[in-house]
Amino acid sequence: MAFLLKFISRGTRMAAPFRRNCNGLAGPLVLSKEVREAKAENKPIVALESTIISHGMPYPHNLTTALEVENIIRQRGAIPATIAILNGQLTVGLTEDELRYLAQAKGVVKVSRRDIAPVVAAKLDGATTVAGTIIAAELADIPVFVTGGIGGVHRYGETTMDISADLTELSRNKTLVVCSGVKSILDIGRTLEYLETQGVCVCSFGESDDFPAFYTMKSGHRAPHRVPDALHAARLLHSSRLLQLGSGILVAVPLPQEHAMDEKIIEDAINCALEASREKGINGKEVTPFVLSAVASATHGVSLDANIALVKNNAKVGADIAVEFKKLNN
Ligand code: PSU
Ligand code: MN
Repeated sequence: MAFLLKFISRGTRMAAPFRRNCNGLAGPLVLSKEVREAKAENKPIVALESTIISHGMPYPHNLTTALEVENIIRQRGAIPATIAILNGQLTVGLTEDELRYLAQAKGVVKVSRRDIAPVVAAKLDGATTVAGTIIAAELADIPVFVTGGIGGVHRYGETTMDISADLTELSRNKTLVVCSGVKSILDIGRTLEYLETQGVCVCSFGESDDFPAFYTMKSGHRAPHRVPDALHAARLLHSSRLLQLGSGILVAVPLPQEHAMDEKIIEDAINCALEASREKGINGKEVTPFVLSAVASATHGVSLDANIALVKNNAKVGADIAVEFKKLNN
């Protein structure tokens, strides 16, 4: 596979608005200098999404979190690769300037699978969702990807058909995604059913068999599998690749207990946010960002603190898995 891909090397660090686009060059991706060096030195790499930066958290929390998450990954012995489309160029590994730009830029498109080619063709800026990031991680041969929460089957999805493309992408690529489960803005039971149908291996991480619900440690739904630690997660990834299953793994890490939210408070905030989104006629790709920001204001920022804490914790877990996986493959 790797020989089919020609990566475009990017030597200098330019701010995104001034970057020249790469018309006429062969590869689908640009790798940052840090990621290129990590590949050359056979270091573990962890992919990170960018919709969480542009649409998932307000400025400046989005920027400080993105920078801290990257540093946590470096401290654990892996190299971070935040993925986005900058001026039409699918980019793996953002410089600090590029992260600063993305955190404040207006008009950044939220990019899932269906949006990648139009955004590249029109030379726009795009922030990749879990689905979009999985596609780039696969192209760049990065096996582990860390995020906060994935998309899923929305409540009443059985009639609205609003099911995130994250779920189908997890099934058609072999990336291991570390998250804190699925927010209860979604229908968690149906999300797990859908993942089962799509053949995605879902595991809880740590002591509990319960699938976490993002802001709370338990959803009341059992995860079909469990991995106790990073080494076991890495072994699972290794086996899945050996078997050439071609489908993904979802490792669901409960948020640290001290940041877990009161179930009633979060459920009330979510119900208000969902009602507001229905009243305003929000639909399609706008639903998730709208509900996330309405929940953050209804909880006076407590949900944002929980969100930041869980992403950082997931970064530790993901980096440890990437390090263990690299050892198994050396
Ligand atoms: N859930 C969160 N925070 C996020 C998202 C989901 O708690 O930022 C983002 C992710 O990028 C995810 C996307 O891939 O929303 C899912 O959007 P949709 O439901 O439109 O597929
Ligand atoms: Mn949707």
